Amino acid sequence: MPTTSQPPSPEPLRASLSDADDRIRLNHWMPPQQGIFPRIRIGSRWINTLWVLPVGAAALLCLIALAQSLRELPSVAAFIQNHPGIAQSAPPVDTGFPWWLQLQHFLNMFFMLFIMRAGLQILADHPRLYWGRDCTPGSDWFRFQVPVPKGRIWTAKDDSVTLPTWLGIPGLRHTLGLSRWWHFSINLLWLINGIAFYALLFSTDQWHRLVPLTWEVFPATLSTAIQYASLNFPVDEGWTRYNGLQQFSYFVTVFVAAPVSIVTGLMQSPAISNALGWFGRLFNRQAMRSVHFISFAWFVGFILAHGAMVFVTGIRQNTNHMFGGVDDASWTGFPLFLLAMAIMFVAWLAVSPLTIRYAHLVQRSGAFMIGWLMGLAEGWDPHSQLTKKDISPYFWPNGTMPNSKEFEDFLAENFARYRLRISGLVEAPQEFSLADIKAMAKQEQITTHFCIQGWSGVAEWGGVPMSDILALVKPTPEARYAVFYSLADGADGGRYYDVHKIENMRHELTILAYEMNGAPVSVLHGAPLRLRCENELGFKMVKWVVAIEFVADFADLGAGQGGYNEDHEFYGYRMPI
Ligand SMILES: Nc1nc2c(c(=O)[nH]1)N[C@H]1C(S)=C(S)[C@@H](COP(=O)(O)O)O[C@H]1N2
Ligand SMILES: [Mo]
Repeated sequence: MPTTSQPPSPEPLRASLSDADDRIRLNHWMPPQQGIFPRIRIGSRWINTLWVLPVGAAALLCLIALAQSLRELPSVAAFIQNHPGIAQSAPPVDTGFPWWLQLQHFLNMFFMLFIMRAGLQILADHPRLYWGRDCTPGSDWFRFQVPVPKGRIWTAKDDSVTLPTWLGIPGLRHTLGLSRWWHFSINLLWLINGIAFYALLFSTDQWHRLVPLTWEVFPATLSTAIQYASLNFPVDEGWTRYNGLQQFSYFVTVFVAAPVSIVTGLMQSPAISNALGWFGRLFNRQAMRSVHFISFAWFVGFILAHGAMVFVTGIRQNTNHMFGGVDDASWTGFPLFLLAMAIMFVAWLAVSPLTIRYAHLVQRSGAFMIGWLMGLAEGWDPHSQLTKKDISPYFWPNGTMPNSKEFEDFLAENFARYRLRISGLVEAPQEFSLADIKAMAKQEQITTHFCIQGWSGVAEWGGVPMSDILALVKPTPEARYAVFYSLADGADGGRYYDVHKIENMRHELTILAYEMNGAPVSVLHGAPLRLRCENELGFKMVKWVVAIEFVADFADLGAGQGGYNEDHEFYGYRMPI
């Protein structure tokens, strides 16, 4: 029989997908929810970090008094005499502050504004930090949200909090889809600037400023710390050499905090963490999140201290150096410094309102700038599996639960009449009952779930490999994507769905799971079937799966972005990071 290339009729559930807006409309968005002032757990006590203000002020006063009385001691005076602050054997820099250094300093400051604010916004989507791999309530060491309520379903989305629009980007609750585009694309620019900075630093003599070349840096740091604390500042030779404390703090910022931020950021990704095997298991996502945050806190502290020192140690001279490139008594640098601050101020005010208004544009520009690079991580093998003892005692639920008559009826009959429909660009479209699925060879795996919001959890999943399903239905060569349709709607109406590249469906750990931790998957976690795809973030693992359609393109599905959260929350359809 001649084969006619009749296009298969599209999955009827397509009609139940919804269109989406290109901006955030407040009346459609998650209602705001205030968090609480950040708290840190010490033992079993939660301490409000606001105590930092009175305790810090008292400590500062004590430190000043201590440093001043220390300087009265002849031995300390002699020590400062011998170690005035700048390691005398350190070579001076001959080139002052060249234009490229000034430019990179400005760009770094400018980029950090976006990176840090967008990073906080991401954190506000799961406003808790942990050291362990699982996110069991009560095991957090830092939070700006109340304890997890007991006796009711409390999803990770319920847990997210609003930030002020001047602080987060864009500040509204659960907007990390947008803040992630800012965070990652500006990170790329910041990284390029940083690499160029390292290269120029070491190809000129400028690295002498930052890299201590003698052990003298330690007594010099101690000496300058005492001098600063006594409010009788050390002599300033910043044009040619930094003193011990400057060298120490700049070195840590440039050569420790920055690389640590990059590595701990990447290690939060499912594709990267799972591809790295034992390394990813040892440096688990929650520990990496915590270190990422501590590194952020260092940057905040550094910026506050550095900014204050610029003013109190001579604003005219300091801005002449870093914004004017001159070492004289003129006012060359100060107006340029003001201009830089004005640019920062305007950017600061504009970015949140513009992001809310042009959300889809932010999504598109972000995907253009960084989506392709993030997508590279999909090529790595996410093979990492854990053991039974790693299974999390608590696994956060997430998403919008099914609430249709159809689902209730299925559930009432224990899914006896449920059918999984597979259609689209396949040679053998088929329907499977749950019994059919369970009759196929079962695969079990213990893997980590990485939710985009920041939480993670380990569970043992049992189900059928998607590759076995593919072998039965035989996708045609034109089939490039698998669309998973859920029985449940998404938060803003319209059916939940998500699109996966077909390569990901062939991976041995991609399964349709009907068991979780040895029991049938609960309704909360996606009964009767939910997807596991270990190199993607959690939102792509559709729960309550009812149909899978193979397609060549997804532009005509829903709002065309490749999934419900892609359409409605401005995520990217490839999210291995
Ligand atoms: N149908 C449907 N599937 C969904 C969601 C949803 O809202 N609807 N949420 C996703 C998100 S954001 C995550 S993190 C996981 C959560 O799975 P869990 O509830 O088993 O933890 O399911 C994903 N699958
Ligand atoms: Mo998620």
